[in-house]
Amino acid sequence: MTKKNLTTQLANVTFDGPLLNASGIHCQTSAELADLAKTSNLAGIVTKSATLFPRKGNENPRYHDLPYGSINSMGLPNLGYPFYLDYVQQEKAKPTILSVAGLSADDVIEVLSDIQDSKYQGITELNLSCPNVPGKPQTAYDFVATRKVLERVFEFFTKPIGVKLPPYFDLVHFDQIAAVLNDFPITHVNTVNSVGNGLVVDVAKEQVVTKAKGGFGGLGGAMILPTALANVRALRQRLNDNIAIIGTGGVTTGADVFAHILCGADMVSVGTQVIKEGLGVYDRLTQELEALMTEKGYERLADFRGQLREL
Ligand code: OXC
Repeated sequence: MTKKNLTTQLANVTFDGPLLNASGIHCQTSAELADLAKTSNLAGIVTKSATLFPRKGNENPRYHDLPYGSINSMGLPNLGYPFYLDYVQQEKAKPTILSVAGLSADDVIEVLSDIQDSKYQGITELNLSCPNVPGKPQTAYDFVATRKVLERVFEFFTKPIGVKLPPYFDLVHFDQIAAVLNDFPITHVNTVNSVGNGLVVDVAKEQVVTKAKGGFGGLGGAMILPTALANVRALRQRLNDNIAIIGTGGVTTGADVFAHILCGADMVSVGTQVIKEGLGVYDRLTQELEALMTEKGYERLADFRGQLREL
């Protein structure tokens, strides 16, 4: 099989291929990040969403594997943004995406101000969609709050920055979030974060499977693929052409990567399946994607990106 041209451009950065880790997946500690730097066919490294201060996250159990995916209620455990800002400035093996999250708009502004003042020239991603911080809403479900925070960000932030979105389920909501995002010079959207506030029931024990928030948590993995594809597609149809899309959610095969790109994704990130299978997943997905492209006669991702046909 001939090697394909899988090169992908996002903002000012060229990636060797389309695959990324989903934020939160094997990217919290120095050791984990070093593993990602060595992982073949992982084109770039996304950090754990970093907050103003280090966080321990929610109580265990906070991740539960399911035959059809996963549920998590991690609660943004991370080492605090200075650690990740330092890391991305030192990482030379691959491009990085520095994911940041705030417990308030003021937190976000403080963290982004330091990134703006730093030497980091790579991509930043503002996570507006973590479902697992007790008592905190998912900002991007509030279109007014999202606009307000972006207005504050773009008063001073001039580096490449995108946003991580929660899944939307109503076509009107796609219109509304796109109308907000199209008013700002964001580089990309990353869609979707986990499907928030699912509830998994262990019938034998008659109880929930994760501790925080009474068991409500974010769903990921195979079960959310159609939701993720719908979000990639619906946003591609509505966002300005210069806003790229990272498709996240439900990828277990090369065909799923292909489907994300067919719906309009520029890059594709993998979460739950990395936990199930290990970092070798990126080799398998790439081989499967290339085999499918060969079968279909495609040489590069641009040959089919966004080309999904309607009936
Ligand atoms: N989405 C996030 O944004 N963060 C993590 N989990 C998730 O599903 C977390 O830390 O809870």
